[in-house]
Amino acid sequence: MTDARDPDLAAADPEVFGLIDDEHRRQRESIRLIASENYASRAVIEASANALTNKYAEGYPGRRYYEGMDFIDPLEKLAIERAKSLFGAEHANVQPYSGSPANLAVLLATCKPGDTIMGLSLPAGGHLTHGWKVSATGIYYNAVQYGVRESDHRIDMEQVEKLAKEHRPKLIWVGHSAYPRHLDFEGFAAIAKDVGAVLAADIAHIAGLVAGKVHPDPVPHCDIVSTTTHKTLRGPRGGLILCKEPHAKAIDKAVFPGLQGGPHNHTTAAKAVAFKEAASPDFRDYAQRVVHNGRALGEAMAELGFTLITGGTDNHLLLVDLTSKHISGRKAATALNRCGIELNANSIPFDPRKPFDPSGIRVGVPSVTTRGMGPAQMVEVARLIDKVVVQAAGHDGEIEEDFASKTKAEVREFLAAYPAPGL
Ligand code: DSN
Repeated sequence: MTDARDPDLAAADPEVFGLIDDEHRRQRESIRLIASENYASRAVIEASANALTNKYAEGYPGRRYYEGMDFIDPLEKLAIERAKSLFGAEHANVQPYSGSPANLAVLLATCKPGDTIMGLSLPAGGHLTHGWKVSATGIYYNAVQYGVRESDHRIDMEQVEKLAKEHRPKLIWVGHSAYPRHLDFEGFAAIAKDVGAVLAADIAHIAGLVAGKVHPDPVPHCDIVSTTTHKTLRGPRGGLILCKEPHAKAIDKAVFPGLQGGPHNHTTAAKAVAFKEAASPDFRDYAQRVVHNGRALGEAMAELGFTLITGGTDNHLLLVDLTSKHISGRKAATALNRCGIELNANSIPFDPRKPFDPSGIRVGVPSVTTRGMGPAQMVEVARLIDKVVVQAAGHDGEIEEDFASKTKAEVREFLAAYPAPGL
């Protein structure tokens, strides 16, 4: 019999311990290229795994519905102050459980059901929660979607302006899940002002690049900024909403009691740690290296005959059309995963294929950059991707076990010089 203080999970629950251990090993031994993932530091992981999980704390510091807030209030205040200072924001709410609830809270704070909202469509690189039809945000709101230009696959600001003038949305989202270029926050702000819309940026993917000052800053131009904390920002899984003072009350009310119950205090602690880390010169250097690696990987893949959507990247991700490689995104991603190279199949703009087996892959560099890789290693990553894709294309996606295990060993050997922090 173990009690809750038993530090030895291996003894208390070998089954769960075994699965966690296997996942740790998988993360150590894979080239992780999923653009929305990273390696959180040991400090972030420790801050999120402790008895703060035991405490209920509905409300906000100084205004709670439960007693026992001696340490929870200062902790949440610290996280709020660090978030405000990191992003130069007037107000921060650190309670959102993750990005999707954060975005729903933004809508709850600013719109009524049935109001018109606008966002980048999912197939063009947007996010489900920006009004896509199967999401609550597309069901409860009248969502108008803008896209990218057919000629260069960049966001079409003329279309955004035209649609905004025609539909007079209450709120416009600017943000993405799979778009490799900078966002024109200033341009969106001019359009939103013109039609009287609230402008909300979702910087989930690029928060670390914004914090590291290597991506244009949304905070001066947008009324509200939402983000997750676990992607390029390298924190725990969670969400954050920043806003200008006039929206502060409505945002807080929407997060609690509008949408959520008690905040996850252990995650709040880990967010505070991540915000401190992200304010350091080391993190700024990391953000810069992410951008350099994105560019280097793009150049190396282009050399090997891959087609890059928009011709390259300004940020941490590449969207790659595999049509010229004669394989679908799904088959390539599955074959790569069998070889220890992890990424996701992704629709490309105007994709003739279905979303579950699309024409492209999305390739992100936040995790490999955290492991200490630089542009020279991106050339090797590109070579390994190409080797697997060519092999898989030649066998209709079905690579042989011998090829997979030899390539996996090659990947492990390559990764040995780049330890995975936190693991
Ligand atoms: N699932 C995330 C991504 O991979 O981009 C977005 O929520």
